[in-house]
Amino acid sequence: MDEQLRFFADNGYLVLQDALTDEEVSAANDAIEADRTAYPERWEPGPVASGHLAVGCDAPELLHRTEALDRFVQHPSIVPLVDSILGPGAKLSGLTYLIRESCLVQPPGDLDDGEPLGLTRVWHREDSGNIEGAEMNEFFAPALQAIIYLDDVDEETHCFSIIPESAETKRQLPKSKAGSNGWGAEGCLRIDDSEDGYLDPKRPKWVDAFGQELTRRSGGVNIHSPAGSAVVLNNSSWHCGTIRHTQRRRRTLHVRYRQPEPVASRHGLKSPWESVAQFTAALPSRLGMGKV
Ligand SMILES: O=C(O)CCC(=O)C(=O)O
Repeated sequence: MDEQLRFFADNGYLVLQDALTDEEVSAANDAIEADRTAYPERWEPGPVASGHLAVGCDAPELLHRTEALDRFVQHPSIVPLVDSILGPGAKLSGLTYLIRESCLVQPPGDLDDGEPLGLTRVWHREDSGNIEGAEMNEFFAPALQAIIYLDDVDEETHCFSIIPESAETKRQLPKSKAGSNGWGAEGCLRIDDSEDGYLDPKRPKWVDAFGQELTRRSGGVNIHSPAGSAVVLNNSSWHCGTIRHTQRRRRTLHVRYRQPEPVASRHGLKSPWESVAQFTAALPSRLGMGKV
């Protein structure tokens, strides 16, 4: 674990190979197929802004419809790491099952980072770089996300990408409380590098396969790993989904954790939850997580 924690401190993420067994991967995917059959209206994709189809369902609702994902809320491969990084008292703050469908749009002539099949990449720090609460742990992590691969992921599928960045770098980067983080926490402390962070200075703009003008950022790492792997990331690291021209779909489970404090920070929580306490109270009682 020490080596894993050192890697996390130096890079802002780590990959857990074999976090889940094959049986657990199949159980999760089978349960979601059953849920899609029973509740097709809950799995309708929203407006397709970019031309790439993705559909997801969130906890608590998803956990009220199926018990099959219960084991992933506090998975023994992931929770010890979460506790070591965020400290005692860290709570689940979100869980999303996401399906990124196959996409046969042609890549643009101008490739991003030489990616032959790359269609789009929307680089971001989660919640616009909100780092409220990060100083509560030595890893400068305001929240963690475990992205569990439920399909094999390689250079011919969609994948998760991240820019390695240490806790120390995050501490040193310019911060601002000005403006909104787009998520209601007015005046929250944010890493203030959305304009220039890791931007390719020579060619800062990139037009993706869908005609959207995006930023071209350098230094990213593509996480290619088999089904059952989990990427655990500092939610305030730059990351994105690398969407590729592919016949294959990619299914993932995104499990988010943070400390209940500071309450005003909604980092790691989705709408309509205003606090970890509210989110926890809405979870099924069978999970025994009612006390915060
Ligand atoms: O789909 C992915 O691999 C990444 C999704 C993402 O950017 C996020 O969870 O914020």
